[in-house]
Amino acid sequence: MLDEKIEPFFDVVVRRNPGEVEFHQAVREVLESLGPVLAKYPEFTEHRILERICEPERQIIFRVAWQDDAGEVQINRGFRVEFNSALGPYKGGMRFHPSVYLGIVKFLGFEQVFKNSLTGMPIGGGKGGSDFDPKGRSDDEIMRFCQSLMTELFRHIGEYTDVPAGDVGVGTREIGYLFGQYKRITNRYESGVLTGKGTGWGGALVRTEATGYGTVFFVNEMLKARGSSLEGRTCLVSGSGNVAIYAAEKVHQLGGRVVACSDSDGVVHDPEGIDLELLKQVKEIERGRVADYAERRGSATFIPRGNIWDLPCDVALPCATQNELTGKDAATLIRNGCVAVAEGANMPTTPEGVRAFHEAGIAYGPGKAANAGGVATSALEMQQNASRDRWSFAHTEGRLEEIMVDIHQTCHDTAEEFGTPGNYVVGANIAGFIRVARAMVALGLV
Ligand code: NDP
Ligand code: 2IT
Repeated sequence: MLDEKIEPFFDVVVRRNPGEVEFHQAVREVLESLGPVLAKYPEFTEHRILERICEPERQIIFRVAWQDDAGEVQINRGFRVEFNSALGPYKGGMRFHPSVYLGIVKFLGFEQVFKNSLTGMPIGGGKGGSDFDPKGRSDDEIMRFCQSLMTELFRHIGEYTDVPAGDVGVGTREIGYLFGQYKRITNRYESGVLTGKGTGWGGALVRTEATGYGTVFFVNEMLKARGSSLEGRTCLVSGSGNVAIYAAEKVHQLGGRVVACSDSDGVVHDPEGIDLELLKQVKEIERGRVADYAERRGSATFIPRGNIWDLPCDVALPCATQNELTGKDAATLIRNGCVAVAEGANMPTTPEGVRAFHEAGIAYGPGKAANAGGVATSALEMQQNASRDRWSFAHTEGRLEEIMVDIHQTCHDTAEEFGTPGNYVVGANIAGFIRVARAMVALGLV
C-alpha cells in the first residue's frame, strides 16, 4: 500500500512516464516502503528528494545502424539512462534483448540506484541497452553491432562519468568488442570505463561468477538467520545464463542441489543435480540451449514451454528475467514446501508473488539486495583498474562474501528498526534510499 502522502508522487511518475509499466512497478515498490522514512527525516521532503530521485539525471537514446552478414542494413535503438550520480559515477549494465525499450531501461536504472547504494561502494546508478536481438547472430555481426553502438556511446561514458557492464545478452565477448571500439576512438587504454572485462585484459577475477555466487551467499544468510542453511536443500534456478550458471555452482559448493534450470524454450529437470561442467560447455562454449543439455545428460528431461516453478523445491532462485514468477507460481512454491526465495534477476517476482511470499512467512530476498554482488564486484574491478593492481580469486571472493553478508545484515536490521522484522524488501528499499537521499541533500540542488 502507498502512504497517502506518497500517492500523489506516484501519480506524477505515472503521468510523466506514460506506458512505462515496468518503471512504474519498480517505483511503486520502493515508494511503498518509504512512508516511515519521510516521517522520520523531514529534510527529505523539504529537499523534494522523492520527486528528484524518480527523475533520471540524463536519458540518452540513439540510432544504431549496422550491416548484417547478408549485407542488409539493420537499425536498432540504443539507450543509456544516467539515473543518479549522488554516490559516484553512473554504474550499471547494458542489456541486449528485443524487449528493451525506455521503460525497461528506466526500471533497471532505478533499481540500480538503490542496489548500488546498498553495496556501500562509491557508485551511482545507470543502465543501458538496445532492442538488438543477439540470438542467431554471428560473431562478426555481434562485433559490428557493438562497434556501431560504441561509436555513439563513447562520448557519454568514462571512468569518472558512467561505467557500463554486462546484463542480459551482454557478456565478456560483447564487453570486449565495446572496449576495443572505445579504446580505438579515444586512443586511451581506460580500463575503468567498462567492467566485466576479460581476466586477461583488465577484468577482475570473480566478476563472471559474482552475481550468482552473491545471490547464493545472500540466501544462505537468510537461512542462517532462521537457524538453517543450504546444506542438503533442493533448489530451482530459472534461466541458464551468467547469473543462473554461477548461482547453481555456488549452491553445489555449499552442499545444496540444483535440480532444474530453464530458458525461454523450456525447462530442464535433472533430479540427480545439474552437471555444471556440461551446462557451461553447452551454454558458454557452444552457445546452445538447455534442450541440448538435456539431450546429452541421461538423468535429465526437457519440458518444452514448461514452468519451472511447478517443480517441488526448498529454495527458489529466479535468475532469468522480470516478472517471471507470478502470484500463482508463488502459491505453487509455497504449497510445495519452498522456504526461501532470492532473486538473481532484477524484479523477477510480480507484486502479487511478493505479497504471497510475505504472507506465507517465506524468507524472500529482493533482487536489489540479493543480486548486488555483481555490481559490487564491478566496483572491485574499478578499484583494481584505478590502482593498476590485480587481486587473487580467493581474496576477491572473500570481499564479495563480506559485502553480501553486510548487505544482508543491513537489510535485516533496517527492517527491524522500521517495525517490519524479516521483511527484506522494506529493509533494502529504506537502507538503499537513505544513503542516496542524504548525499543528495548534502550536494545541494543539482
Ligand atoms: P544472460 O543473457 O546470461 O541469460 C539470461 C537467461 O535468462 C537466459 O537463459 C535466457 O533464456 C533467460 N531469459 C531471458 N529472458 C527470458 C524470458 N523472457 N523468459 C524465459 N527466460 C528468459 O543474462 P544474465 O544471466 O546476465 O541476467 C539474468 C538476470 O539477472 C537479468 O534479470 C539481469 O538483469 C539480472 N542481473 C544480471 C547481472 C549480471 O551481472 N549479469 C547482475 C545483476 C542482475 P533465452 O536464452 O531463451 O533468452
Ligand atoms: O543489474 C545489475 O546489477 C547488472 N547487470 C550489473 C551491473 C554492473 O555494473 O556490474
